[in-house]
Amino acid sequence: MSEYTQIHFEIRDTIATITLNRPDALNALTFDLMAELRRAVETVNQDTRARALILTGAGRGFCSGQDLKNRLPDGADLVGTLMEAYYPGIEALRQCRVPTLAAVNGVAAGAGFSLALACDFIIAAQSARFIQAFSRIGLVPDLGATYTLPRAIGRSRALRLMMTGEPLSAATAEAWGLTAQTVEDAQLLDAARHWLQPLVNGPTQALRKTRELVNASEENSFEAQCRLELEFQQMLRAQHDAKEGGAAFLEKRKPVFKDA
Ligand code: T3D
Repeated sequence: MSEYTQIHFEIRDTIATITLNRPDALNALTFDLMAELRRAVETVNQDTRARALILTGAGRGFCSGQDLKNRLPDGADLVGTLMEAYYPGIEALRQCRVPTLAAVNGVAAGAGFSLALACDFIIAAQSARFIQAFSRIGLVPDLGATYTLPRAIGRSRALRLMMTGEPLSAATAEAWGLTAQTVEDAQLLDAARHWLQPLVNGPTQALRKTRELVNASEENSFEAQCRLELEFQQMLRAQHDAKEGGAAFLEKRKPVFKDA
């Protein structure tokens, strides 16, 4: 029997897939789901067969955000509880050992939109909609959306989505640079796997360090950033993949990267 009840998790042909699996509630978030999501990402970090991760949803939605039928009661310690129960899942995605891609198969609303934003890339089905649903119910965006969304599409567009709660279509999301690609609904997972192929065959450690550098650049001075780049460069040059990459160039062949 599967150890997961709220998600489906598999690793197939070097790509791990986490499928949020509460389709009757459009995959709304619960404590159990977030715990399973975190556990699955930790498994990806440990299982070196996986060289990329897809996050998607079962049924007609990607994720509708917090399950509004199962919320903490008024007066509960929302900050302490959700920082302990939800934040680690989001942070695990942001720090994942391998490149991550949200394959958004339908509506991504509220904290469900935040989940997609925690991934490195988003590919959308034509029917996908992105909704900053929080203001519709009198709340502010959370699970990092106020950090990630303005950085992804700019302050003005982010504020517009957040304050109006208007849905963003897949076509506009692509035009705004939020998503890498829009594909026919039935092709979504195949397209996601195809899109990831260059990264699956890429130098996993260098890719992870590249993401770390881009994240660090949000806070660093230019000098601190240059130093960090060189520290990572020094570390990577001692690894197999950088030696292989340099040798392959000189030998005029394709590199075979294998570091995890
Ligand atoms: O207070 C705190 O806990 C703080 C945490 C905040 C984090 C947040 O994420 S706040 C934002 C929460 N999410 C929302 O406000 C979105 C609520 N959902 C919707 O607005 C709509 O469902 C959608 C726009 C996402 C989709 O609309 P539509 O017409 O395609 O589907 P639907 O008919 O509304 O929903 C289908 C079913 O899913 C329905 O169940 P039923 O009636 O068939 O039994 C609906 O109740 C259920 N569902 C949808 N979203 C949620 C949900 N059930 C629980 N929680 C949901 N978030």
